[in-house]
Amino acid sequence: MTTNTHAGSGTTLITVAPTGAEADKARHPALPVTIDELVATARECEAAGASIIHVHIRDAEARPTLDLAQLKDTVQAIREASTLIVQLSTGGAVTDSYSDRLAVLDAAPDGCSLTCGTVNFGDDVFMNPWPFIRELYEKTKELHIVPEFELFDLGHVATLHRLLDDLGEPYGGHVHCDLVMGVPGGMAGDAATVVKAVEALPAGASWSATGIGRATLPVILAALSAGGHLRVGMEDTISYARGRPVASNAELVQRAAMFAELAQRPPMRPYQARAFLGVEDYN
Ligand code: KMH
Ligand code: ZN
Repeated sequence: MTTNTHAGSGTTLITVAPTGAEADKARHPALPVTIDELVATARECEAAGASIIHVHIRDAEARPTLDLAQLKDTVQAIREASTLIVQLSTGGAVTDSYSDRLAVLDAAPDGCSLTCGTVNFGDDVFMNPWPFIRELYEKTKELHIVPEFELFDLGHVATLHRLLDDLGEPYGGHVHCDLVMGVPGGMAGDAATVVKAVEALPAGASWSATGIGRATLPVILAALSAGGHLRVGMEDTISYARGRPVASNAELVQRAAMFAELAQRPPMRPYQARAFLGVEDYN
């Protein structure tokens, strides 16, 4: 593997994805959906060991939205409350338009997610056709936003290579990927698939992994053993253990940090993560 040599491999970058677009607030009251709830979550998760917050927002009825003014307010509020890297989702919900997803970047986050292909997503389809991927990537470069390449399937890795070959390196100069594993319709969330995906990544890339639902723990353990970083949060699982709902995003970050400590790769702090990923300090 060529991906474990980048600086930062002695520590673990932990991303929290606290909300997502799919979980239902009424069924999961611990899901942060208001700006105040997101700010409190950011504070708690930074204290627990996170360096990046992957943000989706919800409207007054807790439905997913990409309202630009609310995105801007959210970025500002999290920055005032924490030193976390603020990464906005450009995936949104499966119902969001490409134009609204492109406009997310106008909220001027530190970073954004950039999914490298279409994938079946449970009963839905998460659409990411090539022209949209290109346009989104070009816009990250224009606006100086550091993309994180979301890979739900092995074919997405091939598209990442194509993107980098065609348009060059990302803003920030470093390629960082997130393997999203165990989505019904995407790649499996197990150790063998982690190894296959990581072997296919571009030379010098760093990567984190997240396992959806019951893939959470196998993927954490496989990622740490293979030199990767971690993403956890209620976007990805609403069960802490079988029959035990997640009480807070912070407890998922605490558990990830504990595993990272046991692996003798303690959590990377946000200022270290900025240097690692090439994210500008907004102060
Ligand atoms: N909600 C999913 C359809 C991202 O944030 O970039 C897409 C998603 C990926 O969550
Ligand atoms: Zn997301």
